[in-house]
Amino acid sequence: MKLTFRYGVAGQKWRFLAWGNSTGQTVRNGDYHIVSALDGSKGLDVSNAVTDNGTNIQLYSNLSDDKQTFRVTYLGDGYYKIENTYTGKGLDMDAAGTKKGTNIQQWDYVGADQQQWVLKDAGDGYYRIISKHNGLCLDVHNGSSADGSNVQGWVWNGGAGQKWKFVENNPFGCLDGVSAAYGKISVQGWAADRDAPNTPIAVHFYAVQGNKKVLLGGTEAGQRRADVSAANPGLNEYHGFSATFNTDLRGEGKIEAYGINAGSTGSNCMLNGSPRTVTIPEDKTRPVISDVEITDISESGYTVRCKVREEGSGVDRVQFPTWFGNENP
Ligand SMILES: [Ca+2]
Ligand SMILES: [Ca+2]
Repeated sequence: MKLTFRYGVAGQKWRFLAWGNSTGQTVRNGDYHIVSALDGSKGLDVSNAVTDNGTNIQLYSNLSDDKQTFRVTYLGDGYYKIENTYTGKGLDMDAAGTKKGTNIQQWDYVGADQQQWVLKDAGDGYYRIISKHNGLCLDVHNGSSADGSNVQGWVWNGGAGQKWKFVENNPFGCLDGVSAAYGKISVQGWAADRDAPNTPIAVHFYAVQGNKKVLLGGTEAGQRRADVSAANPGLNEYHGFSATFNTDLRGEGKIEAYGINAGSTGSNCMLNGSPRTVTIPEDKTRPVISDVEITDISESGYTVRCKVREEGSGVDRVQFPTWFGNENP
């Protein structure tokens, strides 16, 4: 029943024309939370993550669970399929309906028009999700942001209940700053992953000089950054990082920061603000030796004491050559 086409209704076909060709590909293929303009912490959800055909698609608190991610795949001619990454099923217009209020549910993707969508730019990073089958837009019933509000097809009205943001499931964040002292590189910034919004993720750092790239080390992004959670609804406040790594590198180099993927969707990726150029001081001063004192003189040798210091780089170690015989100085 579900996949029966109702093209027989005279006078309806005109609605289906040319939704796609004018827009082309507007969103990169990938795994996304599809977040509502009604509330940045809510988005498309498969009711109770049930895997059956016909399970309802609704609005729910989102960004906290990788069962709420959708794989967006461009099919050509301006059309996409949109499949839940957990259930594997696609967004679908119930029974190929054509009326306002036709329910949106999930169903095995079989390539039918009621399972294909145009993603049309609606400004401010939001998109309209328009059915190839009937031109209706994905719409939250009555524009209510309450958990469990139904998602249905409706004629475009420009409301926030019909605007959706595709929020990627890759790690994201920013390398805010890099500084260096002799033998040390310090980094600070923040990073998070929508699949694990309340968990610190790992961040790895590399230094690049010419064609040489070395791992500096890694840290966890778990320090308090209230500004990050304020700017990114759904994340808790603990996604900052600051760390210092020892390095043998000297001179100018670029520091790359990579967020390490959390959850089952997405992949490691470089943070904003990265790479950053930094100059690691070179050691151009000589150490100063003072207060030399020779004691314990005997047939077999003597003891040398001295002070050695150097401004800036400090002194790594003091070595005395081993002396034999009278000819040595
Ligand atoms: Ca629905
Ligand atoms: Ca992820």
